[in-house]
Amino acid sequence: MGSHAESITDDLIEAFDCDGVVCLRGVIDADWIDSLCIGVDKNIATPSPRGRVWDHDDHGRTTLYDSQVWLDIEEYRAFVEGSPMAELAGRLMRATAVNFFFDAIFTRTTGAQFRTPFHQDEPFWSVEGYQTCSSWMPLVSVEKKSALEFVRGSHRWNQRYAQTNFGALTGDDRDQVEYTDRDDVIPFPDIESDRDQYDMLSWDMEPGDVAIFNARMIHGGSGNLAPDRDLKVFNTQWLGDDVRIIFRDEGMDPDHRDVMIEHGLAPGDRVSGPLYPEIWRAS
Ligand SMILES: O=C(O)CCC(=O)C(=O)O
Repeated sequence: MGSHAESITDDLIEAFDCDGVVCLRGVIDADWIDSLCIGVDKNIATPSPRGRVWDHDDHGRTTLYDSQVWLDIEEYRAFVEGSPMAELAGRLMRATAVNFFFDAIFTRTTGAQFRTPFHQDEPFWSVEGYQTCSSWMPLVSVEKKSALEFVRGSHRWNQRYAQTNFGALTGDDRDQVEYTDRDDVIPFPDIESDRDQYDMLSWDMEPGDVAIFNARMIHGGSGNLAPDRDLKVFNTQWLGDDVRIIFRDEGMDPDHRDVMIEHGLAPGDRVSGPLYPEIWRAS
């Protein structure tokens, strides 16, 4: 694996820190995209036990989410271990070392309109820290109106919000988590009805482009597809130096608590071991 230091300029590092997201153009070669398309087709044909249909509309159009399948799908594993993504993430986060956290797919069939509710990722994760990132990587061309949207700078708002209950979205018994009234959170801002109040970022994207964002960023949308377009997104999540394990009372998705405990990991630990391997280290 050659170095990708040159793709990550100081300006990009600064933009990632200030805005919370950057869109990198053409950083993933076509061979990786072709291979991941094969992997995603396998994944759609046989979702993991974590696979969930987020939406199934009256026209039969679906939105599928699945996660942490990299150990079962060889194309995913090859990408996690061998692609430039870990280094791109590490350099953007200014991390000295980067561990892989998990993979996810978001796939929509042709013309699907379903939009992902706005949310932040960190409150759903079993870790916390600033040096986190998620890479949203479409495997097909996507129009700006159908791409993931980000609220610029929201990773620094320093405010905890009540998050979307994705269990209510799937209606699946396995996801039902009791959300309690908490006094450390305020209601999530209604971004959709008040879009003009927010500085929104999204892009027309081609295969090979990646939007990399901090897990504290408010993001959502996507969907809203033209009648002849589908959308396949492969996503990987990466963790840097300051990230530590935390188990939350509600809504961890995917919930890593059991596998972390099985692997001898506990709250306060740095994420590590065979399920969360270190993939890149600054030389
Ligand atoms: O692609 C989508 O609809 C959702 C993506 C998302 O929420 C994420 O990457 O964290």
